Amino acid sequence: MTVASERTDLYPSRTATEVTIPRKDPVVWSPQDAPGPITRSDLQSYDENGFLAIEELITPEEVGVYRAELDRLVADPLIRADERAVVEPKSEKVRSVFEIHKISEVFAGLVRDERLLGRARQILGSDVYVHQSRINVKPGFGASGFYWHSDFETWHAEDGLPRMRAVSVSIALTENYDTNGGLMIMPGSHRTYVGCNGVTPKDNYKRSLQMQDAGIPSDEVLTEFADRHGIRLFTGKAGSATWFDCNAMHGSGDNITPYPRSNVFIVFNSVENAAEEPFAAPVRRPEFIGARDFTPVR
Ligand code: 6CS
Ligand code: FE
Repeated sequence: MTVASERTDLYPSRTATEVTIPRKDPVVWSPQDAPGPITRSDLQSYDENGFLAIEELITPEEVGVYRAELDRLVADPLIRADERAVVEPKSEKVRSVFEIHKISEVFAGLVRDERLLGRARQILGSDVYVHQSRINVKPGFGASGFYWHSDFETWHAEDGLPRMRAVSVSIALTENYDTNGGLMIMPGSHRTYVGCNGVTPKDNYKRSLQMQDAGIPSDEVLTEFADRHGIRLFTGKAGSATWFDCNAMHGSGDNITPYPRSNVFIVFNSVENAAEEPFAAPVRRPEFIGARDFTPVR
C-alpha cells in the first residue's frame, strides 16, 4: 500500500498557486476500431471536443419510466431525510439524490444498459464501475447552477482518482431549453488540466454539492479558456444525452424559468483507475459520492 507521501501526483491541485498543464492521459483509451455503439467518427469527435451529444439515447417511453422513478424518489420523505439527498440552498427543494444506481432498481438497470455500458467501455477501453450516480432535479423558479469546474479536479483531489480515465453521461429527463440552466462545456478544454489554488476544507462536499468553491479556476484562466475554446450550450429533448470527458471545463446557469431541467447523471470510471486516497484533501468523501466498490458493471 503506497502512502500518500510516496505517490507521484501527476495532477497537483489545491496548492498555493494555480497551474495549467497539458493533459497526460489519452481521452479515448480503446483503439479507434474498437467494437461498440459509438461510430469511429463520433469517437474521433469525442476525442477532439471532449464531449458527444446524442439526440435520443433513450426512448420517450423510457423517459416516462425514469421521470416517474425520479418523482417517486424526490417525493419520498425517507430519501429526503437521507444524507444522499442534497437540497437547494434557498428553497430547500431536493436538488440531487446520489447513489441512485444502488437505491433504485430502475436506475440500477439503466447503468447496465448496453447503450450506456457499451459506450463507457468503448471510451475507457476496459471494464468500468460507477464512481458516482445522481439525479439532478434542477426545479424551476430559482434552482442554482454549478460554476465552472473540471470534475476530474475534484475526483482526483477529493476522491483519489489517479488518471483521467472516467466519463460522465447526463441524460435529460425534461426538455433542456436554452433558458432553463442547461449544461455548458468549453469544447477542447479537456486537454488542459487546471490545478486550482485554495485548500480543500474538511467535509467540503457538504457545501460543494450545492455551491462549489474549492477547485474553481481563476477568472483569468476561465477567460483564456473561453477565448480559446468557446462555450457550447447543450439543449435537447428529454431522452437526449451528453457524454463528456472527466476533465472537460463545464458549468450550468441558474434556472429561473418555470421549467425544471432534470437529468440523470452517471460517472463511469475504469476499473484500472480505481480510487486511491485523496490527492489533495484531508479525508475521503463518503462512498455515496465517490464509490469504493470497484465491482465492474455487468
Ligand atoms: O463533486 C462532485 O463529484 C460533483 N460536483 C460537480 C459540480 N460536478 C460533478 C460531480 O457530480
Ligand atoms: Fe460537474
